[in-house]
Amino acid sequence: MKILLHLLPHLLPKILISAALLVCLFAPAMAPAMAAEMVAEISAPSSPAGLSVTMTSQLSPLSINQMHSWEIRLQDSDGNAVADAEIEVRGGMPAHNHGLATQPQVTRYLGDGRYLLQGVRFHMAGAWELQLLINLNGTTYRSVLNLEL
Ligand SMILES: [Cu+2]
Repeated sequence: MKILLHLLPHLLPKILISAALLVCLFAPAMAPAMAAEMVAEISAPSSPAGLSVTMTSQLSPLSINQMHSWEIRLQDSDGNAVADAEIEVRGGMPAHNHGLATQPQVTRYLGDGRYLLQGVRFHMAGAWELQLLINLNGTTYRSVLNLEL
């Protein structure tokens, strides 16, 4: 105990620096999750690279067991709107090994790189994943978007 007390003044700055580092490491990771929860907007790049996908829920706040639509926005790497894509959407909860209870469909092109996705219903709380297969000019791009309900 005596030794610890003696060491404490030396250790304290290190402990404080560690705590500050932890805050710095975790704060950026938490910020996007909180923002996504408020506006129900999620985004991800594509594989192969070239597209960026942004999805905005038309149900706000996002909740379980409610059929709702999303707007999918596609942009190329220069930020230009991407039209004429064919989009297939699948979803599920990877941790539970099950898919969506519905089969969402892109039903309409809304202009300006935006597509209407209808028929989404999340039937339980937890971590969900939406997988988009985007066919554009003979290439299939894949994009995975995550959300927490
Ligand atoms: Cu589940």
